[in-house]
Amino acid sequence: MTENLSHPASTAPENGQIITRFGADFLVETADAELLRCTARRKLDHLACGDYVQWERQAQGNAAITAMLPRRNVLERPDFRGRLRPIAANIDLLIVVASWQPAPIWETLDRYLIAANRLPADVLLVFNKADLRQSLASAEAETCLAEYQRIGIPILHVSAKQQQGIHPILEAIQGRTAIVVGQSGVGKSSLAMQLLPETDIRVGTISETGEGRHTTTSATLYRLPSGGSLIDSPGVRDFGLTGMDFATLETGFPEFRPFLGECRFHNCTHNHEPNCAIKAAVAAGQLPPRRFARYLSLLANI
Ligand SMILES: Nc1nc2c(ncn2[C@@H]2O[C@H](COP(=O)(O)OP(=O)(O)OP(=O)(O)O)[C@@H](O)[C@H]2O)c(=O)[nH]1
Ligand SMILES: [Mg+2]
Ligand SMILES: [Zn+2]
Repeated sequence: MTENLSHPASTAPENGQIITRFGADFLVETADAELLRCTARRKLDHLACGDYVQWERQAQGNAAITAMLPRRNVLERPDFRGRLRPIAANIDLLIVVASWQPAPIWETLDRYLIAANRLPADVLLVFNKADLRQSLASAEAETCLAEYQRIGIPILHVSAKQQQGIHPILEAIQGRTAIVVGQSGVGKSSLAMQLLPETDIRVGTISETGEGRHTTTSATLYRLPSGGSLIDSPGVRDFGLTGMDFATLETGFPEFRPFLGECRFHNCTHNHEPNCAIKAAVAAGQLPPRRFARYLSLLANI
């Protein structure tokens, strides 16, 4: 009873999930599916969309988030100061969205595949704006795309605008938590709108240069009517992988796996070393050469 007197109207902690963030506050979905604006204790500033939390009503003002429950994984990226910031947590499927306008940045796709492997989470590559493929996809782009197909990355070609190919995305989610990631302007929010026809999601316009304008500013979780959840996330120009070590890079190229351990040196970086099984496989046409060239460029950055 004395405890109740010192905290008159705060109630027992309840569980919830973070739906999105507004500055210092969070929108939390309660166990009763109610949406509550909550303020987090200062030490919980690293909370992200998708995190499970404990919260308590307060005598006055917003409810308070008092604790973060254990996370299965967290997707992070560096902010403008280079500090890692969490984007979203508890992700099962990373849906990497690319388009033909803006054109794909292949190294960014590779970085997302590495991130998915590190989480770990399944990955699905979605090429949106299929309506523009014939007029805008260069032969070189088609060759790069074919390399992903060859190494077994699941790929869907869809058009949010023409509402084509959308249903297989829902089938891939299968009641799990998925996040759409990718460059600004590729149509992540447009796809989310197709998957969630009842929901109001902001979609941007593309400037003359074809660069998106960063319409989505904070990751937001939506419940899918068919089961599972979809997180829409803000686009990024270049998805960095701060603090990536060699093992993360190497295992992020799943096509290398059959050849690992066959290099002459056990600590081979598949770069300048003699008798490298990976380089030999590339030369023999057993591994895709463009992916390997980008591996070398990522290697030079760690
Ligand atoms: N031609 C064509 N345009 C599309 C398609 N899907 C989306 N767009 C357009 O692409 C532009 C960007 O769409 P958004 O959905 O806002 O892109 P986003 O990836 O969410 O962008 P950010 O929130 O900035 O990361 C809008 O003008 C859409 O109308 C498509 O399938 N075909
Ligand atoms: Mg968006
Ligand atoms: Zn090697």
